[in-house]
Amino acid sequence: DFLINVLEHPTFIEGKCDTNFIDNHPELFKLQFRANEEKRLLNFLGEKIVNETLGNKRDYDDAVVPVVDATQKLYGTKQILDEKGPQGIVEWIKGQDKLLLTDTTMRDAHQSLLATRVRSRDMIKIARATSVLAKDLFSLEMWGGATFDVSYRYLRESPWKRLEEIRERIPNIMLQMLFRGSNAVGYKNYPDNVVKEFVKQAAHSGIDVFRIFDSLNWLEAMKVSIDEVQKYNKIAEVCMCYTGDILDESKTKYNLDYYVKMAREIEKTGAHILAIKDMSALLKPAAAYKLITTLKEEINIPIHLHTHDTTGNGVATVLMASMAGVDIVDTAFNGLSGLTSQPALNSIVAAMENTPRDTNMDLSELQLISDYWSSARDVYTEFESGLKSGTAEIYKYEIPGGQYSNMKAQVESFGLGHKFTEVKEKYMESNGLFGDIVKVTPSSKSIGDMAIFMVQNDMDAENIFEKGKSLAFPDSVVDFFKGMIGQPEGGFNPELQKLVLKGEDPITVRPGTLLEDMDLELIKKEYKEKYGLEISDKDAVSAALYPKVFKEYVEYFGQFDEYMRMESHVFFFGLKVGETAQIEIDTGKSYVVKLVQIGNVDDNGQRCVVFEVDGFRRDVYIEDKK
Ligand code: 3PY
Ligand code: ZN
Repeated sequence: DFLINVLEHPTFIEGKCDTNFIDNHPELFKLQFRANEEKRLLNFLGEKIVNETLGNKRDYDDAVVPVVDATQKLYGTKQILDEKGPQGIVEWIKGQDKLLLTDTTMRDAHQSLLATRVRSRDMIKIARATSVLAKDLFSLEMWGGATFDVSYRYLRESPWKRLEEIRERIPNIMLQMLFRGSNAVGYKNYPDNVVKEFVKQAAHSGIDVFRIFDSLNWLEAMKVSIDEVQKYNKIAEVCMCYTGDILDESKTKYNLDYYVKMAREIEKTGAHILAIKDMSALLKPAAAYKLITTLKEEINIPIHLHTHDTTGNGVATVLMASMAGVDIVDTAFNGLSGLTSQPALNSIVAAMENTPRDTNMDLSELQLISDYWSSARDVYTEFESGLKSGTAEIYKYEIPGGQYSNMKAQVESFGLGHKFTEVKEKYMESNGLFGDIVKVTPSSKSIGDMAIFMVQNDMDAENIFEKGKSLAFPDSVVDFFKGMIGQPEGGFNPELQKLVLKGEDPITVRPGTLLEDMDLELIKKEYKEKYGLEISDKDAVSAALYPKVFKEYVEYFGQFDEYMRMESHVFFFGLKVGETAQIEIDTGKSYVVKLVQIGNVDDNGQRCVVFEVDGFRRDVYIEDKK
């Protein structure tokens, strides 16, 4: 196409073509770019069609986006933060009688229910309506946790763009993220300079509330992040992860005293808000009442409760916490709530009506957002975990919501599907062997990997010390015992540590103090040299956090735009024969693509896929790999 464009150009035809010709006509390059872009798009679709769907797909209804007045100026928590700073928000929270709500639909809810697969497109579509109809939310958790890994690896989209686009459409509600402290948004400790640069870039791109946790409740590991968040005048919400059962007096490690002590220490760090992070839904309703009543007497900063509904008791826990005076609770729009996700937002708003803690939010308006999500969820059916009801066995196994919904698939991938119950039992046994630790990403991964390892090798708490002598333990288990995840409450089990490390010395300091800074400028230079790309400071942070995943993402798209704006049913399932879709590549840039037919496999093992693009026939040949 490029050659034809050049040959047909009037200057060229007139023979006036000198060496400046190309420089003077950059549009010809744009045309070439567009031709390549089109080819890549057809290859992307062709690949799906030939190797995944063969042009079969069911119909998906468009999720209805409520029409709102997008011109009205909205005043919400974001304005309070910008005008009065974090301390202004703290004072504002303290002045509220109502129960304040965070919505987690765009982060934890889909992380826990749909393996983090909800695409930016589906969030961006409902963002403006959310800013209007849910304007009284305290915050929207829409980033963090597994967002980075999954966005790049499976959705092939940039989490930074997601944040920026949502920020633009929701100027009035604070945006919140989950931050794994020294592990940032990854699974291991990173050098301090990477953690700091991440916080800086996230703050600049629109995150207002940083919920910081450590997977072993090790405060030392969170301090760098806490200090950094404060530098940018953002809210440092510091977590204590809840485990065990404070109602059970036979359990002495994680009892009420433990949490009170930790809350006091968190307050001393200068945290603006205390978060109780109940990732496994272990906080029973009566325990929530007891814990929050006590904490309200012991500390002065506001309290934000995060729980899940895995056990079926999530709403009850929230209501009891509310009665005990909790300031803010996490919920998810009903369409994406319940089970391993958060308790239902709309239901809680209804429950609080005409009580002293009435949220004053409009249920019929909130319903429209929930309906959108119920409908948008349809495309993601294949990522549902299959869990159909709440399960009280979680109180025994202590498995976090996100891990629980993933674990069955993980166990099946090891060919151990028939031993799922045994794996859960070993999860509990591993926890005992590790000395009863807090289990949340990444410490939960060490326990999960250990559980599978024990099932594979027929191990139990007794024979492990004999059998384990000649076996290499999973990497995540070795990392844990080396101290690379941090120091657990009560220290390591010395006997098991020796067995796992096989003579290697563990560290006893924060890993970040030993890790050398990463040179982010060098990373940028490498991308420039290797791919001819000027990557941004934000992308350099992504490359530092996920070197392999980010590299693959860049290699996938090169200089082309990603498919963030493509409808999700097209992104996941391509087109069915006869279907026409308008495919948006970038703002204001789109193709009308029709799938005309799919040929049989030819002698080269390929199929010819016939499309129509903006009315012109285009054939692409795709290898049939099946
Ligand atoms: C995460 O770290 O992704 C979590 O959701 C932990 O609960
Ligand atoms: Zn959670």
